Amino acid sequence: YSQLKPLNGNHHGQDLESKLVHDRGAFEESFVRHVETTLARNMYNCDNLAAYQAASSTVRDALLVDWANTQQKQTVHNGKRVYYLSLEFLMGRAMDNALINLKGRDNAAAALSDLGFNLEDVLDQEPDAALGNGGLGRLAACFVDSLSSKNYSGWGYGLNYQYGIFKQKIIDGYQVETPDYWLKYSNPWEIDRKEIQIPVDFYGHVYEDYDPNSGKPKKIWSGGERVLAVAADFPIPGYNTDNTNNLRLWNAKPTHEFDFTKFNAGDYQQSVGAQQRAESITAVLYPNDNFYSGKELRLKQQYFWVAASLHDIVRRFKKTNKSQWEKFPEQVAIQLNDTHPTLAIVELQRVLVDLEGLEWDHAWSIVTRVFAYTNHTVMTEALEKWPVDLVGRLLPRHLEIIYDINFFFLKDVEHKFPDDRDILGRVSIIEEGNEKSVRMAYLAIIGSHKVNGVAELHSELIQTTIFKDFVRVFGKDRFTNVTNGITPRRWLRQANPQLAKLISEKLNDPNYEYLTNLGNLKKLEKFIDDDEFLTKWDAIKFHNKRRLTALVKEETGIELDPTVLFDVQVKRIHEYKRQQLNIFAVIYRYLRIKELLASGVSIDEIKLKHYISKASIFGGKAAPGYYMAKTIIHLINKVGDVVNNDPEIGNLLKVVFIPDYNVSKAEIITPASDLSNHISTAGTEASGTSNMKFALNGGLIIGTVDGANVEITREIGEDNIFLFGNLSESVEEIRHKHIYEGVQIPETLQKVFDSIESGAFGNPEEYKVLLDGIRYHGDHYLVSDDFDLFLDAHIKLEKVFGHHGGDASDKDHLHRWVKKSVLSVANMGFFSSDRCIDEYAENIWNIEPLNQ
Ligand code: OAK
Repeated sequence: YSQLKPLNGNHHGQDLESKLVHDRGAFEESFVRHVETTLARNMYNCDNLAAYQAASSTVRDALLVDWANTQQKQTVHNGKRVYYLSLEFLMGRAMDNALINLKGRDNAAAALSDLGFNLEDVLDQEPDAALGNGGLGRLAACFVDSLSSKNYSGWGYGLNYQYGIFKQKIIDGYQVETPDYWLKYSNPWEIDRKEIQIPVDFYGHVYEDYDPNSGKPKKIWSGGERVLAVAADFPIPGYNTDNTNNLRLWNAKPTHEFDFTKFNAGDYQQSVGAQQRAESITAVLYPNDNFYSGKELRLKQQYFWVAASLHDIVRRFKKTNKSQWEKFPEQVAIQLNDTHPTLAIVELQRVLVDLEGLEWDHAWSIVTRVFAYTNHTVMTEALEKWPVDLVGRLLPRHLEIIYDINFFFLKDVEHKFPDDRDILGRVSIIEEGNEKSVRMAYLAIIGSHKVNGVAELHSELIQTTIFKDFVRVFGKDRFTNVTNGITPRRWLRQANPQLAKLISEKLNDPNYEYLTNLGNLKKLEKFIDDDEFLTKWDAIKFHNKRRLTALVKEETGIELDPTVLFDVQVKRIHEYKRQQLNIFAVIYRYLRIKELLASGVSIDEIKLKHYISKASIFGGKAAPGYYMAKTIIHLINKVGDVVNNDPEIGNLLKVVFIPDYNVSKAEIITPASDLSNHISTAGTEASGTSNMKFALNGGLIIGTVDGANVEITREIGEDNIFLFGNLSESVEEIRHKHIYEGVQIPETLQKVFDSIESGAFGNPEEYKVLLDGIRYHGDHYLVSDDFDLFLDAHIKLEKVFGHHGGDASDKDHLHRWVKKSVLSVANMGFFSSDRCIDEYAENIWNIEPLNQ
């Protein structure tokens, strides 16, 4: 490696990269070559799908040059790298993003047009890479984009699921799941590294032996089943930089070894079958969000991924550093995206002690300097607790090590708190009880040097509730906050090209430098009294609403009027996110409108004096086994059927459920919202990130004082957001009251319940669980307490929106609503994921960007 020199100037590769991306003729030539040689077709037999494959292969060729140079540069530099371990990367489509980051979009559009194609149609052919559930997976995708864009050496490690999150169909108002076989056609963004194969063992037993070198006893784990981890690499281009990091996702494959005893026993069939089962490890993503389901295959996925990734990291370290283990924490930082990769802590300890022969304490001091853990939820049902029996069977040596870690930890705790016997049981990694289990979050805290939450309120909450004993044990310094962020490349430039362009003009920034300096948005405030600017701003929103209107028509057949208020709630369906609160309020509105009509008030008068016209737009998936969430989806769809087909209502109210919400649909929906809902029960949503996406696209927020809403309010000003609801500090007391004094259903909500029970939205039996949960089972999510407050917030915000007719001369709307929209965007700079990555780099990873 000392012979490797950094590459300077325009060597052949860089030339090629630059040409493919910036030279129209070169793009076209490469496109045709890929049609003919990669796809084995000719230009007369090239449809949009083939055009996508040829175009993406061309872009990929360009990316690979940067990618190889980046890897070489990072190797020569030999600095510290960060590894982001995430079981989910919700990437969405790659091609548009690559073109934007490489600054080659206009050239590609022109070249494709020469060849008779339309870039938008071609981009539309790409299937989403949907290897994630929701917030946690999308955050990982934003983070790898920022790592590259800010010139860090940072790799992502995950699993290459054959099936991502399921596709959601809505049939008779019910969610139906169908498989997402996203690799139907070959994936041009995936570079198979068939030569990188790492054996991973499961099951088996542990025995003691003597180390001939040291003469000391030593533990040997003899695995009972072996699977190969085979690497697939995905280049991650940075914006406005050559830095192109790697996302390595593992495939599970059978080993080539064959069980000849079984074969000889005539059990050929079974022997081959067992081999084939290896691939099931990476077959499918578990479709739960914020929920722990405890399946053996899931634990297998976790260890498979963690073992392969660590092996790879250690191999890379040893190549340059041999066995100078003291250097390991200076070379390697590993971030655990929630507790899913916590076994990595145990695995590294095993590698250092069992395989490398380090003393326990020495190894442990290395381990804890390497790892840091991010918590993404306080919901108890999401906290992983693997049964001790299962861990012991699947990973016998790891269970021993977990017990040893716990033993030494509890010894320290006992020493620190000699008079507090109870604390030992509370902080023990092992939960005693009917079924003993391993508390993964505790293991993650004990094995890390930093633990962070994802928004200020959330980071405060974890320190005062679920992890409070650990603050006593380790001190406050182990805990910190890194408020989430989003990448403005995808969530502004890509999703909202017109707004991104207007901003670049106003900031006098033709090269869109503000996309990596998002604080520059602040300069938009200068134009707050410029009516011409406000009018343009509003016209862009209107354009985006028309784009969404077309999507809604295509997906549901429902025709929306783009001049009405678009009131959006798109996210995973969960009781704590309270889509039920939203749909109940929609029902209430409908009932009131019907009453007014029945009492002789005309539609026009209602619009003028009572309710503005609006479309309530929902989207999101329910975990397949989550009955309550599926019931909520069904109710939304049934309400839509009734309201949308009521001839009296017209455009005054529409209710839409967009099926199969995913990243590429979010790119259409987000820029088109006037108002979006972030209305979780206070204290339950760790951060939320779609709130940031909407605000960055000029949509206003109706929200509770929860997650990152708090900091968004601080940044954009409380006049520019509609907050409501009980605060997190009251929630426990209210829940307690519900249980001991019963739940008070306000009159307004009672009216809604009565109509549901009268059968207005289909068989009331279907909604019994939903209503009873609120009335009789403690209303855990405070729907009854926040309902009237939600209605009030609506009255207030609708006055501000006014009776806007999409008419540019509507000055009231412009001066009230659109100004708030501009002020929101101008103050969203803080929520760039670039800022998050800088904070992690400085406060947790101790790494610096590599100058280009
Ligand atoms: C998923 C599985 C287990 C635990 C948490 C999650 C998850 O997606 N949490 C979400 O993470 C996002 C990113 O930090 C946050 O913005 C969401 O509030 C949180 O629910």
